[in-house]
Amino acid sequence: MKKTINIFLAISIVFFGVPVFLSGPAFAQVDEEKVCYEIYETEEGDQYASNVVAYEQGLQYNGQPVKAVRSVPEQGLKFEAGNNESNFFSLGFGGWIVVEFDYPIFNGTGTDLKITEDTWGGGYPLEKAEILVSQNGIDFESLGIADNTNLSIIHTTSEFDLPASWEWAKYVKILDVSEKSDFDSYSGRNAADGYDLNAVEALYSGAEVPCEVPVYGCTLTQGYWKTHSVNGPAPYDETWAEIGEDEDFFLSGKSYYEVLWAAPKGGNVYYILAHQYIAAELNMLNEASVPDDVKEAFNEATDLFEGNTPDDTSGLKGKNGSNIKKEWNNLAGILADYNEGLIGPGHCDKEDYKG
Ligand SMILES: [Ca+2]
Ligand SMILES: [Ca+2]
Ligand SMILES: [Ca+2]
Ligand SMILES: [Ca+2]
Repeated sequence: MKKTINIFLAISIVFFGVPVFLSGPAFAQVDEEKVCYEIYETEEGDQYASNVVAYEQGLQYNGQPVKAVRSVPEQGLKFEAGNNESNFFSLGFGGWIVVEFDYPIFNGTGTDLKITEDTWGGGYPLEKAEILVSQNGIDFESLGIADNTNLSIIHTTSEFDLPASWEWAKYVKILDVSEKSDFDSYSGRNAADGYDLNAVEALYSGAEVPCEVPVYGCTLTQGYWKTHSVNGPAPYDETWAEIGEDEDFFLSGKSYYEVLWAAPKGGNVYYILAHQYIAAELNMLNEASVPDDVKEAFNEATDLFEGNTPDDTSGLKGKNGSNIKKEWNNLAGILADYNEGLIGPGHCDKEDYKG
């Protein structure tokens, strides 16, 4: 996080000199706690699975091993066109293979994964395989069943969408689930050998890129906001009008202005948090950009103020009391870091600032 701020300062100095009340999304800041991806359609040549991790070939309908020319698992990685038995790997009934991608399959718009199978000509019984994906090669999630019905002369294709919550997948398992009984009345049944995998193809790939969040404005401390209301003594900051000094502050029985000036007697965490909360709210209204963790802390603090009065948090004792205090102080700390410019767009460089 510290590094992020340094980047911000360096950039702001180069482009803007002293950043005095910048307005509008002026530039972006890198959020190092997040991972972002750039997703693009795969290019010819690099879209196929690159490696066979494991496999177990099943048998033919008659219980004999699958023909040797159809038993090379690597033949199931890349697409090869034409009717050639060395273009595919026949899984055999109940057989399976796990393949790995050098570059993960990314979850783009619509389907992300295309499986090609070979079935020469129509009128052949149903061959099918369950398609599962994994990020770590251990935990797999099923995407559904591929089969040999979508035929284009020699090759059949089935396409799948990655689970909505997945950014990417690195491993694909293809498990034959063809039913022997579907072949009982087929004349060439003895040599039937299940799903014939030609290729496992990613439709999207991607790369990690820095997560950039727009940064604009600047923040001021609670000390500044205390003294720049309509009540003075420092010059009036009109941002106050967007809340109103006399507006009720939640269940406190006091106005925003009164709460901001109320001393946290006995270290009452209600006021410690409220001071940072009000300053943060004014900074946001003053159009300072807000990092996600600050937004989150602000929303959690809102919940606390909606459910508590200052009396609820005064004189907290014991282990339970100290846990509650820790929670309030922790949120106050995040909002203070924001107000003081340690996180977020940085502190305003304002000449009459007295906080
Ligand atoms: Ca998708
Ligand atoms: Ca086939
Ligand atoms: Ca077959
Ligand atoms: Ca192939």
